Amino acid sequence: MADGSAPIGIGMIGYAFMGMAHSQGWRNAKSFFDPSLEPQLVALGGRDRAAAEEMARRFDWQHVETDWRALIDRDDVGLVDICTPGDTHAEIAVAALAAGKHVLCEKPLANSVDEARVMTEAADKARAHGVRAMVGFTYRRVPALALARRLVAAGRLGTLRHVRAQYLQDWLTDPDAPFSWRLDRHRAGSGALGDIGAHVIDLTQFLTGEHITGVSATIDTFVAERPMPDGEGTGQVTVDDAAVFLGRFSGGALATFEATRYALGRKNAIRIELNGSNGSLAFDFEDMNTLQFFDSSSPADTRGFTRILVTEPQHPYLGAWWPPGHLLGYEHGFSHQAADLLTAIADGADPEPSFADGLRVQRVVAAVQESAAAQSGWVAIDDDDTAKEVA
Ligand code: SOE
Repeated sequence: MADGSAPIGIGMIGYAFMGMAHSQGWRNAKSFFDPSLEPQLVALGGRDRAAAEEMARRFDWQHVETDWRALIDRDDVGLVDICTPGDTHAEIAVAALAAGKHVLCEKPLANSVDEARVMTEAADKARAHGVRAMVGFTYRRVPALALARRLVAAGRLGTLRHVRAQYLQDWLTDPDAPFSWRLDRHRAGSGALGDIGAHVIDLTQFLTGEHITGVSATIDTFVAERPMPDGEGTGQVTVDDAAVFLGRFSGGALATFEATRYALGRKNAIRIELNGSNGSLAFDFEDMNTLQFFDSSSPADTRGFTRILVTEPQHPYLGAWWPPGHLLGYEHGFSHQAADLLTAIADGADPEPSFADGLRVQRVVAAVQESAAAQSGWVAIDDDDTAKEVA
């Protein structure tokens, strides 16, 4: 344990893709960032005891709980990490906060604006007792995107005119790809929109430091029925497969967004471009260690997009990792997330993204759904209210 560091017990619920990503995040945060609160992997929660025990063995979790309430009640758990599908987030997070446990909740924060609002109110109440809550929009902690935020905040882009954001995957292109909980509205809330579109909604609001004030959208479900994974029958797809929308930012920038699971050949392409009066930034997660920066104040004869290899110790998070040029991967964001949350708790500060940030994303998701259902019109987003159609 680091000098003067105090232990904090982590109880994590869910052990699939996100559970694995978070497990290694907690472990590496402890080793590489040496936070003043040292995470102990106390309890892993999952209904299937055998599967949870196998994961606990692989990632060194000390105990397994098959009931999430029992996990929250443990005296040795100080922070509850929620890695379950969206339909369980609100109930677990509200209970954990009421029990005085810090909470990290996977994205999207909830399956509806109403749930997200209740969670945000619970987080506000808990804050008064020094209890912290954060939502896991992990891509904010990709060093190239953290650097992009730094450049925008320092005014290097000037006045923002355009935001262009896409999140492209292709794992549903095959109509025989099996049904999963991600395709069920009751479990996932929405499809590509809330799963991956939520990331670019959050990222663009984070990068610009502004809010999306309205949208005009269209969404579609290309394949309505899919085979069940066990080959027995089919499942109805009740979520969107793709969403496309226009948006406006509070500072006046115009935006285009696209989220799809049908962009054949694009595996996890998060593409964001910002154009301002003095410069532009471009990022693609499939080349995640680089950031493209165009600075209009550089000499005209050599002016052009500069490819910045974001691996210098001066870059966000890089001081804790490898020498320059030794690239980071998808998983590092989860260590950064864990380290930042532990530091915020230790410092008595509010971690970001907050539940209020998660609620803001949920409002945009709801506005996109509303606009798409109406098939016309601009849907304004009111931070104090649910989305209202104005035209
Ligand atoms: C599946 O679409 C998924 O795992 C998302 O749920 C994650 O949030 C994203 O980071 C990668 O794709």
